[in-house]
Amino acid sequence: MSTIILGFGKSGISAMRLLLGKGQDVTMYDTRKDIEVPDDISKAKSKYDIKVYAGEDIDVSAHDLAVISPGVDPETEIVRKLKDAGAEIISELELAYRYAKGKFIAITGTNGKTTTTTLAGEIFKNAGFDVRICGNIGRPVSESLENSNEDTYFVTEVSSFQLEAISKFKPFISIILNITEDHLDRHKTMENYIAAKCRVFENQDERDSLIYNADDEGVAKCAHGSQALKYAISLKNPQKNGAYLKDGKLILAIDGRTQVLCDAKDVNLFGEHNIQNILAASLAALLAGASIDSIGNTVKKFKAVEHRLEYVDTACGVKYINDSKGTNVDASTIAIKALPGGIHLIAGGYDKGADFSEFARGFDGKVKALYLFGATKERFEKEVKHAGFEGRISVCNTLRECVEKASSSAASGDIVLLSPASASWDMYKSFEERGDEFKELVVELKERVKI
Ligand code: UMA
Repeated sequence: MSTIILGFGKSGISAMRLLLGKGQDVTMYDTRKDIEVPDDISKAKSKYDIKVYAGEDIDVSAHDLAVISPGVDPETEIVRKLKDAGAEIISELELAYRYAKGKFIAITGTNGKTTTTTLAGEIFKNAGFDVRICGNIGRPVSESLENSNEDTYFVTEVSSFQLEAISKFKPFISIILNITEDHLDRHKTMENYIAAKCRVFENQDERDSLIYNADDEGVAKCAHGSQALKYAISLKNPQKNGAYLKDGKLILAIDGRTQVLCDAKDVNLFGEHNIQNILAASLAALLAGASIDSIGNTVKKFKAVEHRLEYVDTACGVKYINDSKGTNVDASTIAIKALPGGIHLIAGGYDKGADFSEFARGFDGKVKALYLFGATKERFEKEVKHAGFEGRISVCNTLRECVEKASSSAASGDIVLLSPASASWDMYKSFEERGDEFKELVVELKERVKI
């Protein structure tokens, strides 16, 4: 019997390496017939006896375990066939967990995962812990196991796709930041999406901790069902067990014992949502045994994560901000909320079925003009108009055209914000590639105008 790994991307390749290193029999499978087999797989094939298939019909009964990449829907035909033939279906996250020796801090939520994971990783590192920053953030957990031991902390960003196929995954601390509409093309309903996210704590018991956003009704409701020790994050109310904002100070509390982390004015990130992210990451570190001084020092030094409300440059008095990680309506609403106004918003991309009229209603008078591109552009235009948006709308073919039009319309003091409220997969490999192009276009523009 052998393991079949689905997906030739980062997750599939790192799962393959992990299993080959353990002397296991591996079959690699991708549902795309036209896919070019990546070098890493070809090299492994020349060294090990592995089978590689792309889109063919195969004998599913030969496999007792199937490791699926996050992008592979468990409802896909091949996964269903494997399941019917008796194979256990697990995600790459679950596979890595089974081989890992250390402790997991699992961070999920619709938005803010990457910032919170990066910050938590920095805090743990600066507090002297052995840390791996991994998961949905871009480095599969399977790739992070080398040289780890019982004392290693895996600060792991986990997505609903990865959680959908876990069975034993049991983090010692889990964090749920927020849950708003996203990935409905895959999960179909909000209930399914929430249920997938809440699986992060399904195996936790009273020796583990769950940090959750008490200001988010949906999250608070689902956290209620957890067996773990619960710690609430709030920007509104003080907590006995949790972390909160009071009189401009960030405060952490365990069993009623409060400690001031820092002043909100010492934080270098835009927006209230980032205060929630900081509170969650800091509390996780405090629970793991880091000192409040060490946590506070890292928080005060921490700057925005790339592609997440990232300041790029100022040209002719116009600020350019890259929020390519704004891959859904809620993330982009948060970006707009964090900025003062005078926004020229560049948006649009892969269609996940989100409601853009709702998005436009959250503009709060801050968006002056819209520059739309990508697969969602026509629907986006129709829905924002329908919602009563009265600013100028330019429908463009490329990101370059959006940047050119925005830069010629924006006046000194305005902001050009790339926050697409859509995934990048219609025109780019990733949101990083989209954000990098935006930054290159701003560099070009700056060279041209020189001020
Ligand atoms: N594939 C199939 N059949 C399918 C779908 C995909 O065979 O039905 C194949 C593709 O042809 C391709 C491979 O699967 O060869 C791609 O796998 P993948 O999409 O899972 O991509 P990976 O490179 O393994 O990257 C994944 C995450 N991607 C997704 O969740 C879509 C990365 O998150 C993550 O960084 C990486 O694992 C490491 O853990 C990206 C993401 O967009 C950043 N995540 C979503 C988000 O943040 O909103 C969830």
